[in-house]
Amino acid sequence: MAAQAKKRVLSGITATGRLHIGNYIGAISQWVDNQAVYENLLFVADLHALTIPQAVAGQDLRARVEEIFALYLACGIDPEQSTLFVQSDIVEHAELGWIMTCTTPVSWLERMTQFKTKGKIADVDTGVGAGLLCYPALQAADILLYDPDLVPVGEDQKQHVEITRDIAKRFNTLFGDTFKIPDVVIRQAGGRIMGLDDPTAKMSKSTAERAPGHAIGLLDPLDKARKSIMRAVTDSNSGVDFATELAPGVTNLLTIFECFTGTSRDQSAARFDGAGYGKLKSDVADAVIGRLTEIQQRYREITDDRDQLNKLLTQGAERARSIAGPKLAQAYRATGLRS
Ligand code: AQP
Repeated sequence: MAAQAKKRVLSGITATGRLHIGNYIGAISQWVDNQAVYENLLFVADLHALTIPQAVAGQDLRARVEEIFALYLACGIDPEQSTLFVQSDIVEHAELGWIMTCTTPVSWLERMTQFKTKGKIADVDTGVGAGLLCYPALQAADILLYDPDLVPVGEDQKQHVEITRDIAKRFNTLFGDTFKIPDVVIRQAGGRIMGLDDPTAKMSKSTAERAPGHAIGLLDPLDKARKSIMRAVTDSNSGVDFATELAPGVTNLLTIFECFTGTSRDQSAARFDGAGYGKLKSDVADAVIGRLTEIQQRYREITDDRDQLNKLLTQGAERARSIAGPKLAQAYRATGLRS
């Protein structure tokens, strides 16, 4: 029997800040777990980081991008099994992004929740950049350039992949069948790790930049990580009582524990029911710090070998370009820009 081709998966993380355990649980660890099953194309979305220019002004964005790339490797992504690349290294993203911006009705873009929420925190004097509005058109290009079968995302990103499907269908109707319509896969476990300082808000890179104690960074000093977990918001009770509704902060700590140790909620209940919050936090801290120690050790080895890191950046970009280049050419022909 002929071997079935692996399904192609495309996924990425925006370089809006330093990676945290939410990004690890919700995205990177799942890529690692699936890398033998799928053909993974994984990228660092640096062009998207410019959608809020105030957030990156004055920073060495390329250094942050390469930190994220090295962290993908340090977390266990195998560059022989997966294609890893940086978005701005592949100019086809920006080129197809323009075509998709022209294909997408403004009314679709204005409906995006992320535009509405992030637009509110943009600089009041200069207003919102057009890039924040057009972000989903570039994201559609990021995806459609590679003809993926599946795009796994957290619940909050679902709307952006749905608009990608709509943009692809609209392009195909206007210019002829060009793009494959990918399926959205919504991740379940650990899909939304919440802030340690505020368990009603999603742990996020940009909040972590201004709120110490909000997130655990993958490269945070280990004693700082432990302190942030020990200070995590729970509720005014003294311990875990599974017979009552658990506070969001307690549920969040349990989810983090389960994701880092591979245990189930039933196993957590057996371990923590009746335990004080001190014991819960201390066990969560041990589990997180055990994994961070491995990741940070591997990260140091990777970044110490600069030549090898540059080689992997080049190799990944070449592989990505070999798929994106012909697809862009096809889109140029479909629009009539090329014959
Ligand atoms: N708190 C989270 N829990 C679980 N998964 C998460 N992801 C992000 N935060 C959590 C997942 O990580 C990937 C990164 O996506 P992104 O950087 O493109 O967008 P994001 O979701 O907006 O990430 P952040 O960290 O919250 O950044 P900012 O502050 O820039 O908005 C996605 O797969 C996401 O689901």
